[in-house]
Amino acid sequence: MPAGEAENTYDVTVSGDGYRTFTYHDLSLEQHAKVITIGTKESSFTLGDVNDDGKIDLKDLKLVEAALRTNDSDYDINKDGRVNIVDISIVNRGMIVPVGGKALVQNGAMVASALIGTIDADETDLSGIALSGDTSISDLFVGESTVTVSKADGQKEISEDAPLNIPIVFTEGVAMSEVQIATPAANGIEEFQVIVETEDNGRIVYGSTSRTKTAALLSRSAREADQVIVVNLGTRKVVKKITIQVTKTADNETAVIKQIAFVENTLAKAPEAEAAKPKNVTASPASPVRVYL
Ligand SMILES: [Ca+2]
Ligand SMILES: [Ca+2]
Repeated sequence: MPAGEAENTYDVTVSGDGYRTFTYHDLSLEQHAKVITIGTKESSFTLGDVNDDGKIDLKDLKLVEAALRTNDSDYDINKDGRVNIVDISIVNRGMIVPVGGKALVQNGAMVASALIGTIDADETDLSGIALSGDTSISDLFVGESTVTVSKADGQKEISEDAPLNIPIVFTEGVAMSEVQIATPAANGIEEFQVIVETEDNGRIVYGSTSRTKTAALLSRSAREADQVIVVNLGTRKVVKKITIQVTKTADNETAVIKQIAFVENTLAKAPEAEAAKPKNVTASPASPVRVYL
């Protein structure tokens, strides 16, 4: 979905064989990608609606009872190959749980336009770096064009003692728990530090170098020709400044960056820096369903 545009609200409907259809109304995608968690436990996505009329009631119970001891998959709600007491009990439970249980909606990655709007252009000192071609600092967050960053001064070489610093200052604190840097697998960033300065004047250094004191959880995931460096901040932090310090690249002169993303809440298998798209949805009777938008 085209996240980041004004008046960008959607109704999201999730339906499944045997589930009472769930709809979340007026979900806004203006500021962040969203993760919706629904499930049978929250009774937001409840099993037992075998006749698909949006209700779980005696009609469903009678249909399942009539199919007892068969293997009719329409009434085999837990899909174990048999219609039996377990399926009856699922309908019974669906009949007593309240309708309209709450879904949990969390912010995922900040959308590029909202992020660019929070960057303090006056306070972000980019005099130490040069960007390739017609690219600007905004392109680092949009992800449509690859940005090659190098030092602006006469000393071009990038090293641990003389890193390439990309500072980003925000006009107001930006909540995040993860920083993602997409960089090409070839000629990409090899070693780095990320210095996070929080609203309460904390300063924490994460990174891959031997001088990094704070342990960081780092992972690289292959996605086509890119790798995504994931810096897990440990907890959600309200950040006022972030400095990406590149200390080693393939040629030690340029750092190639496809996209930088700040993620507010990270859940298992959250989308990576790439623009968020709806992901496949799966469910089993007791598990929550997550929809990434
Ligand atoms: Ca029904
Ligand atoms: Ca069954």
